Amino acid sequence: MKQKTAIVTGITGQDGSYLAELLLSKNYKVIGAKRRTSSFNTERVDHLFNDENFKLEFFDLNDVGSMYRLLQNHRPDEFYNIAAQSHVRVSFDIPENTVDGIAMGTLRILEAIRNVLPTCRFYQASSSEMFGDNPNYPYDEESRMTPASPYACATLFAHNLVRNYRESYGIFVCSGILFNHESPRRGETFVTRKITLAAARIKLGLQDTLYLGNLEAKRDWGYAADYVEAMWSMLQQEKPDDYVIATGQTNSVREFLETVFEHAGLDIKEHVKFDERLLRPHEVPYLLGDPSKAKEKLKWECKTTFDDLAKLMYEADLDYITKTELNKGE
Ligand code: NAP
Ligand code: F7E
Repeated sequence: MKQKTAIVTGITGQDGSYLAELLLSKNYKVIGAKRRTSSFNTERVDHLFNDENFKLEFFDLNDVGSMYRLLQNHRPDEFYNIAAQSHVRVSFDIPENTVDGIAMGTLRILEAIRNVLPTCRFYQASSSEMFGDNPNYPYDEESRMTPASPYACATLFAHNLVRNYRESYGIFVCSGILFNHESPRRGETFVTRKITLAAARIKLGLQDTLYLGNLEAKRDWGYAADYVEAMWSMLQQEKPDDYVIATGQTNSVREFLETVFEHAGLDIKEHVKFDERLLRPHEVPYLLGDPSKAKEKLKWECKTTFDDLAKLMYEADLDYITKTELNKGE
């Protein structure tokens, strides 16, 4: 069987690294597309450099030429667009950059695929943030979308574009409406990782206080390594479609904090303080997904429980901080 080639944008991010590992394990040639940064930021994929099927190329969501070049030079079978300025709070501070990358960046890629390689299958990283403050949960693929941030508005624009290109041009394009998914590779400013990193540092005597914003927000939290399997599976179906990917369980930020601190043997009252600067201009209060369609059509289910996720992230950070901060210089 001919070896397949996949392009993965956002390769230096959490999902990019897990998806690259999954595709390499299935014998794909993986072209990781990264933007230029002023210092090294490839630590999540450094362990893949010696794999002859893995290659990095420069790309930017704002650079249309790089998209055409990637398609012409590599003739990929599959294109996973998971690059984005993905921080919801930050999208209120840099809305234009966030929206241009997600909305116009997706349009640029779809146009390049339509013009250069319409046989290439395409995956778009849509998000549960698109449901915003719609009070009628759980959310499935048909639920009303009332986005509550520049990030979510842009993601909904890209989501609608994908459907429009599928209907208009008959190309194989899919959106995965993924609910929050976390891991030891999660960016350090997202709340779960912020909590597990701080708990590890407090446990090791390297930090005293953790500042947090709204503890009552609820999220449907799964494990990133499970979620990339759903991305791949969508592009293997007979027909392109959109799917909600979620656990079907919701927990508050407070519950995540309690689970981690209890596991670590730490007292929340002693170490956690409220900082109003961490509140958002418009909060998404409650997210709960209904992944029935993915279960039925993709045979996909999240395998990792909320408790296991919190514990595995804490244990990984305890190990990481011990090696990088506690035993530094040894
Ligand atoms: P992440 O860790 O923040 O990674 C984002 C990636 O996009 C990074 O590689 C980043 O590069 C890259 N990027 C940002 N702006 C770019 C630009 N202008 N041009 C090229 N690359 C750019 O995000 P993630 O958690 O892996 O999520 C992957 C995707 O799924 C994102 O689109 C996110 O919005 C979406 N999503 C995430 C979740 C979740 O819970 N994780 C849920 C739903 C949807 P640098 O390393 O250089 O910053
Ligand atoms: O916030 C609250 C905050 O930043 C979760 C992105 O991957 O998932 C992610 O977006 C909740 C919010 O993730 C802090 O107010 C309290 O209610 O970890 P987060 P997010 O905003 O849900 C979706 C699905 C995506 O698509 C996004 O790309 O936690 N919260 N205190 C805090 N949040 C942060 N970041 N920091 C705090 O100190």
